[in-house]
Amino acid sequence: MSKFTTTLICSFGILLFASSQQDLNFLLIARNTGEKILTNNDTIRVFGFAQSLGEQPGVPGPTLEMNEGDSVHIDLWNVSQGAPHTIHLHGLDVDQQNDGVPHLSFDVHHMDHGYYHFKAPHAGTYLYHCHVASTIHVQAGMYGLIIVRPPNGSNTTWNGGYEYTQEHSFFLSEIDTAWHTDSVLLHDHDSTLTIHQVEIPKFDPQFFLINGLSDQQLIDSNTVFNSAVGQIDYTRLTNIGFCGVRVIFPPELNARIIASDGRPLPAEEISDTVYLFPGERFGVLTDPSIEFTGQITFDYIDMNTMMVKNAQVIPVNISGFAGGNEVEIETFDLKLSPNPFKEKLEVEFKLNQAEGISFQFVDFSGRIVENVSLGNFDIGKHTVVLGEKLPSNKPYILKIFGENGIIQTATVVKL
Ligand SMILES: [Cu+2]
Repeated sequence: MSKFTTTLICSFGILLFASSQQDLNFLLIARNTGEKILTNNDTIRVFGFAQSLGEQPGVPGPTLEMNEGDSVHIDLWNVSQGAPHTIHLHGLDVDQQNDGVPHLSFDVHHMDHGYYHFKAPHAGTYLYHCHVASTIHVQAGMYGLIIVRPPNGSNTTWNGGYEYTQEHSFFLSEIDTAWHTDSVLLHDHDSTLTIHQVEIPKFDPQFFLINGLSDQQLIDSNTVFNSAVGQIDYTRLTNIGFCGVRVIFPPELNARIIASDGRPLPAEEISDTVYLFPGERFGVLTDPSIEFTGQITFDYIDMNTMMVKNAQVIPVNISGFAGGNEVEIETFDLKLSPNPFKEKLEVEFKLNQAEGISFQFVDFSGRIVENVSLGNFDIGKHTVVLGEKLPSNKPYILKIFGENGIIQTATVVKL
């Protein structure tokens, strides 16, 4: 082998090795003229982070996903007028210059860019928020989730940790509309002072958010916790609100708490209940043993009185697919439109054998709300119209039965 070939092979080896860690660039555009539609259809003013100039800032902001060891560069571009902003990397081990605490590093003024550089630390769940007048700017909406995966980016909780099939994230916060007025939001700012130069009303939130949504906004097929018997899922819980939150998983999910604040717990804790104080994150593994429908409950607790102020729920739908007791017909080709639906749900499917098909709508407390049997269907494509009599404003599990058992289940929402 010539020296040239050896050199080539060596360089190739180094290239392959280096490619597992990447350079990641994020642009976060700080705006203070965002709008958020609440669950009662009122619109409030928010501050937040967008990823392009044409985009409204979301609350929460964009989720930053990275792998352990990546070189991460965040460009904070402040296009908002008024107070400056920063990105504080909550829970990440970064140096002081890149930690976004204004008087310890730098703050970013109108039309300026600020750059944060760090190596993505231990795989886990973290968050970011603005640290300028943080009591106000966090409530205003300047926060988001950070997910660090293992160096190879796999569905593993951390290097050498637990493998899982699917991931869920629930990011908890609140909104007090009295804090979203111009007199509170457009405060004078002096970064040398830690005391706010503005009268802030007593915090008394009316809206309790999961991923920025609440109440009927959570009845959405994207938010429902869908999984299957025997499937291991990983749920990331994060609290940036001023309330404590008690999260209660249904016992059938067999929840295990395995991580806290971006690190593995010394021993996993078998518990259906997780308490999150402001700023905390937890990682929970679930592994349901039976087919069921239920809900995860989030109790928002006033930290002064320790009283529960509000409860929000995420519907849970565990199908029996992984248990193997269902009949899968390859050409069933289920199409539901529209979903969510207002009056009628069109259900389209295709059969490769003549068969008696029936439909069942089950609500998330497990009650059968409607049973529809339409007799025998021939081979081929069919469309049936269902759901006209179902009560509105609720999600349902649509179960479709053939002659030998369940063929398919799906989550549908009637508005
Ligand atoms: Cu800010």
